[in-house]
Amino acid sequence: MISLSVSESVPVGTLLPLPTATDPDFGDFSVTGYRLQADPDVAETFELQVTKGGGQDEALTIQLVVRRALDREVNDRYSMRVYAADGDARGASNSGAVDVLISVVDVNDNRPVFEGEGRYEVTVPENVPHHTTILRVKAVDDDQGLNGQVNKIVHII
Ligand SMILES: [Ca+2]
Ligand SMILES: [Ca+2]
Ligand SMILES: [Ca+2]
Repeated sequence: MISLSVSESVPVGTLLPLPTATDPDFGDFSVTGYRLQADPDVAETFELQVTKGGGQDEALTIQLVVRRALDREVNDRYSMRVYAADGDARGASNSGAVDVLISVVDVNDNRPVFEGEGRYEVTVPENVPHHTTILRVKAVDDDQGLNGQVNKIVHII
């Protein structure tokens, strides 16, 4: 299995290089093509790009192209399978597969949001003792870890 990490802030069009398959056979009996197998949602997000290398053996290189903006708060993992096939024209083609798992890494792209749309009303009796908590408010932040940590705010009189 191949595990890749990619930041949720990478621009559309970013290329993620993948390791290529090896096949000790020669020429057309070696690797001649790659294919991506993925759910529709994954296939809309990542596309397999196969390029012929400039070297003497014209080996193929493969990379995944980010086709649409990533959002860790919506989807933080994508899994897919990449097939490599050799090109035996007599129909005895062999193929191999590898699973690719992409983890989307958080960036701090959400601001804390107060519950209740950030508007609170409290009625306080005039004789309330000092240091009585009259209101607790809570804010939430969809980001991960420190990016999503919200300092608690408590109003007291
Ligand atoms: Ca996001
Ligand atoms: Ca945040
Ligand atoms: Ca985030």
